Amino acid sequence: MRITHGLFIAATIAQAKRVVENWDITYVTTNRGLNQPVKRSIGVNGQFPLPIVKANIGDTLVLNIHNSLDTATSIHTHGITQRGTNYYDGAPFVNECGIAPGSNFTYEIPLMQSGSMQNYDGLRTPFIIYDPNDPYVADKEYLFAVEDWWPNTFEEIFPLLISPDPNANVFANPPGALINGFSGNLTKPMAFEPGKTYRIRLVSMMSLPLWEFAIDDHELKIIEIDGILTKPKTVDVVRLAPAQRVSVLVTAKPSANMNYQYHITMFGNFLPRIRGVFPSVFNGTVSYSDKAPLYVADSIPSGPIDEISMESLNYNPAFVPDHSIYLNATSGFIQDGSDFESFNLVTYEDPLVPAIFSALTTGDMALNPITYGPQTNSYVLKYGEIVEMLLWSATNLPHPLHLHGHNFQLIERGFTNDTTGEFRNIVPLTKFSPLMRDTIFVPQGEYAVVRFKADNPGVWNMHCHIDWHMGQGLNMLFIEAPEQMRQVIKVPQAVIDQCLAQGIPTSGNAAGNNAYNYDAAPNFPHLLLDNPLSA
Ligand SMILES: [Cu+2]
Repeated sequence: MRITHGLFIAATIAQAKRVVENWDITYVTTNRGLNQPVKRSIGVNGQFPLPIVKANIGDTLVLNIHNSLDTATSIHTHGITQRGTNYYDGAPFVNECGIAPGSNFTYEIPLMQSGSMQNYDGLRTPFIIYDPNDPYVADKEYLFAVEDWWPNTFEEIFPLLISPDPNANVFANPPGALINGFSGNLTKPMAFEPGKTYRIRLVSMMSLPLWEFAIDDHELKIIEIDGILTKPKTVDVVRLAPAQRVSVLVTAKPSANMNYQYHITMFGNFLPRIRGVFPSVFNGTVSYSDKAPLYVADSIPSGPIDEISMESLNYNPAFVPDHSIYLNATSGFIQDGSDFESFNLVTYEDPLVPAIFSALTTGDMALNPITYGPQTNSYVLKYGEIVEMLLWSATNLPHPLHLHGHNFQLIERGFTNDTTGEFRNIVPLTKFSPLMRDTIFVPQGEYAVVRFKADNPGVWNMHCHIDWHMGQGLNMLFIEAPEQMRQVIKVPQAVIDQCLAQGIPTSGNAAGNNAYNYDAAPNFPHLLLDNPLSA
């Protein structure tokens, strides 16, 4: 399966300009300065870290790509809702065909939102969009983009991941951590001046672990989550799951008589405890004065953000749902004992025809989910309806679930085995603006309820942002308002040319037919909950 490559939006109107980036996507052989063997990874212009992209709201991002890889690639601007530009969302076989090896392609993306993009083999970089009218003002900014770096390529690790062999160990060669592109052991100091206010942008470009950020004896005031401004919420630690972004404001101490430490911890209670790997703590200095002593804290705080209690800054009370969709993220097996992931036991497989083209070319059949194939888990949405997703993770894996093209309201959280509802945690349904975000972490054994408005005609993925799980099939599609799509989505010829260059059809159903014939569409067995080899 192909994995979409990413760019992470850390969001935040001045004079609109064209921000032009020229990216030659190349292989780079590196260990990124970590104590591990080199591997073939992906860089830009032969270099790493990748360039950080910065722009203002109202600008147009012009991303000129040359693909020097031996396989197709694409760029997904994580956090950008691509209103009217669905074909630039960068999901191969969903809303484009990918960029053929050796060819050029230009993404032209109007930036209408502010905020803070990705992938396993290294094609991921922060993307910061500033809003000059941001109500939260800071004297200076710092950015911490944290990623796990594995000595194996995705191609090498994937067979281990699905292997029926109980001795196959995906953690045999554990990852290191990179902070802002460099080894976590090389943390840079943050210089604080007394009384000043700092905005710290935290971006998770992790493929698997969680990470946490804390500063000794300093409060963190959360003001933005996944590019949406929030009402301020004071915490002592921020936890981020893969693909999540958070901005905090930190007010410096009134005097410079102490220095402090900040802590970045990579961990996951679902991961094996490997000393120095899971968890690993990287300490950096918050420096007020060369002469001041270092404040020593007894412990480093840890814990999730209480998202249910948080509100978005703009008033937007809980939506009333028109359409409720139950999506159980379930691990399971096929007959030979290999291990895959699914929503509702349907493992995602790319259709032969990218779904955007099926939606645009099949007439009334575009309203029938089977048009997109038996393995895409497609749901057709009506324009403007409120969609509620019941996101379950009943099995033993956690999932950061990311919806493209939208932000959703967080309505409820709880435990999947809590039949009494005693531990149900639900937001006030009136006079309260539920937190809006685009990536929700659903730990093992828990569920979350989220709602969004289907007002962005297009074809959008909803998937787990743990690259492994997505690779194993934890992905699905919303086919949003196909009739309206035909009015607002005009696919540029350059997108179609990339399909032609790769021999990918641009019309018909998932099997490339115009009738009810799906025989050629990719198929995959429904997963079995129990391992047939251990029966
Ligand atoms: Cu997952």
